[in-house]
Amino acid sequence: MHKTLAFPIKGAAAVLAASFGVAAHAASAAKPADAALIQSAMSAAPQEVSRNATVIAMGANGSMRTLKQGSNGWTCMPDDPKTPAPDPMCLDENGMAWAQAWMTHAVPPAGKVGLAYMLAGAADASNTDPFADKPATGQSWVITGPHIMILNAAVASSSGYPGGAKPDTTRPYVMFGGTPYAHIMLPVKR
Ligand SMILES: [Cu+2]
Repeated sequence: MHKTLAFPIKGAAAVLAASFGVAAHAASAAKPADAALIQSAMSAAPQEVSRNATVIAMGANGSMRTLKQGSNGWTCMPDDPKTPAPDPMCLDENGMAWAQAWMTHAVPPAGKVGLAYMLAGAADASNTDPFADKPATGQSWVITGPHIMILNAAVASSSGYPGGAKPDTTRPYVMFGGTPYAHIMLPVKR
């Protein structure tokens, strides 16, 4: 019995808390809804990337709420339920700068190449209009399987990959070609 007293005391505290109907872990555990959001967000990237990533949720008004503070420079966000397929995403720091520019209709920093994982796939309202929130009349959602994204307009336009309204999403293609938000969509399995 060379263990410190910390363990039995912690155990006693847990028993006490339980007997008074208090969840012993209430202070540290995320709310169930938040836990589901975190799990969704982290499913976008390989575990080794998402484990130490920051997780944020986007509010209806474009506000952001941090659900998990990370340490590796990556940021993950959960599925957007307004689209018809799961589309959680993890972005590196350059990718976040790109995404923030996109969300505020600003021009992404030209000299930075952002990287992003979308290993759960994605549904996009348009492959040509960066700000569409639903497909144009007669068009359908652009559905892409698991992919990574290379977020830089100059890199996308010099890649030579095709874009257009109805891309073959099983092969590399350019999304939002000809705009400041052009990026390479690179399927990784199918
Ligand atoms: Cu994309």
